[in-house]
Amino acid sequence: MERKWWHDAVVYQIYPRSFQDSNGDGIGDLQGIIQRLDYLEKLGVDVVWLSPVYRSPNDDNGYDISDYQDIMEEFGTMADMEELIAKAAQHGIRIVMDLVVNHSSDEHPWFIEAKKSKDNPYRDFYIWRDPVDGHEPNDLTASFGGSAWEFDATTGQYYLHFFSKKQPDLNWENPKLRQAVYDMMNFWIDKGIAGFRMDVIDMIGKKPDEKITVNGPLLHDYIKEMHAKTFGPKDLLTVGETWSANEQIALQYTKPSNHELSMVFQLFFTQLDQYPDKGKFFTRELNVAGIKEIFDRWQVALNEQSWNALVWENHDLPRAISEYGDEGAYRIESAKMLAIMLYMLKGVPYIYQGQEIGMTNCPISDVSQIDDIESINAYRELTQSGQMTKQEALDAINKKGRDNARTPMQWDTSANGGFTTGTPWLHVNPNYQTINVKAALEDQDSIFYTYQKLIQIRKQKPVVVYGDYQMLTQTAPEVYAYTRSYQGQTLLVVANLSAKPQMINLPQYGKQKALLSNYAQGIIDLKAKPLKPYEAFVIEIK
Ligand code: TEU
Ligand code: CA
Repeated sequence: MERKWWHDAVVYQIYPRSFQDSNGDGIGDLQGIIQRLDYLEKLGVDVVWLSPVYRSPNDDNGYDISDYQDIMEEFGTMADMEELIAKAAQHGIRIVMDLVVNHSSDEHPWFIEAKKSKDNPYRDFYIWRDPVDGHEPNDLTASFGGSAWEFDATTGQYYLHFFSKKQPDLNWENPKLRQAVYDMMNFWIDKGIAGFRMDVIDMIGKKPDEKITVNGPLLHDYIKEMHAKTFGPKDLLTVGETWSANEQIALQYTKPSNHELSMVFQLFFTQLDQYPDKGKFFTRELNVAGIKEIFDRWQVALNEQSWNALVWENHDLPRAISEYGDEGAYRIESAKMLAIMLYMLKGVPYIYQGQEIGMTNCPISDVSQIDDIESINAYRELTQSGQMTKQEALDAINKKGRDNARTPMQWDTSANGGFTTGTPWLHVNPNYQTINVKAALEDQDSIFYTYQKLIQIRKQKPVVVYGDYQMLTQTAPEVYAYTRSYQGQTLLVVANLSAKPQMINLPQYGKQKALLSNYAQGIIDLKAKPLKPYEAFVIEIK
């Protein structure tokens, strides 16, 4: 496989609204990110993926864009953006933008024009249908609840929106729309960005009349066209958000010979505490052993011909410690275990802001504290339909709601955790008194330094980037052990995914020393090695 600059890259995702405020208005901004570039360089990341910073009325916190080639007023100006790209480069950091082209904002000039009349030149940039017997064209539903069709009285037709009503879907069947998107992407590429994270890119090939929403017949043709007309010739990093992609479909997107994307996110682990046929807010006991099954499956399926994207957290997901680890006695051990288990696998690591210091979910006590449109709509739908009581709905949102990932970054013990000198747009997690960057940097044994060390090992040892992966099967279901081998060098990684003590027997490796561990280790005798709760370590087999 041809070597790529991003093969050994480590990506840090920033949710600009919650990272660092620089002007006291309680909202994170671009100058705030510039202020923290030293910190990101210290962590050792090479790429920053910015969640949307474009002009937006923020119905869905920036994922509803009204001008793709201008910066959201609250975040700053285009000059700030150009300064960020330049200064990040001085810190050895490249910027990846969020590409949100399944839909735009309904305040985008394209849509304002489109809804004026049926023969408006922009009409076909969106998806319009006549009423059927006075009702919605069909029963397609939106992700944030309700019908996916919204009636527009001006022209007496419905328009499609798979997210909020203020996020009308773009019509990718229209070559003029596609070219407009490619021109916009090249506008940003010419500014020196290093690639794109692509929002719900598996939906752009939709066929709403046949109720096909994802993996539509022309999807991969569109992505190949996009590749050819924008990033393909420029050697950029592209990662797709494709909730519907299993391993085989992931290969279709990411095999280099297909000229589509560099990688796609594997997010199936997020459903290990959910029911197959119920929404994300209906949860059950976590299937811990399922974690290794999913990651092993994707390693085996993709490693030869493609590349994995290794992620636990993002701005849509609850904090990993709260979901897969332990917020209490073993917060530190479980946070380190989750990092060691994931980031020694083959693929590009993605670290979400705050994950590297062990930030947790932030429960709320009243519905009025919810900001996220998905959770607000879910609370209303779950309670009004009688599926849940108000308390049950609140509990469900406290467990799975997206605001958990969006509470402001915790920098120190000053007011609002040092995020802002004003009033934060969203509540700060009160545990910032103990969980914050300053405390993490002052404690040589903190979660931060485990992340820093994992990145250093990845940079120093090609076996982590290019090594063959092999899961060891002779372990307990909740113990994940695997090797990475390359040019005669072998790493052994062992992780107890559970809070329960476990035992591992790998006599073939005898006595070894740990390169990295989340518990103090002497010589490890792998013939019979008891594992403490969430114990994990990396060994360079001698
Ligand atoms: O997310 C797609 C998506 O399906 C998630 O919205 C959804 O929230 C799911 O509940 C995750 O558990 C992308 C963006 O990441 C998200 O922030 C946007 O809201 C959405 O698309 C629309 O742009
Ligand atoms: Ca601000």
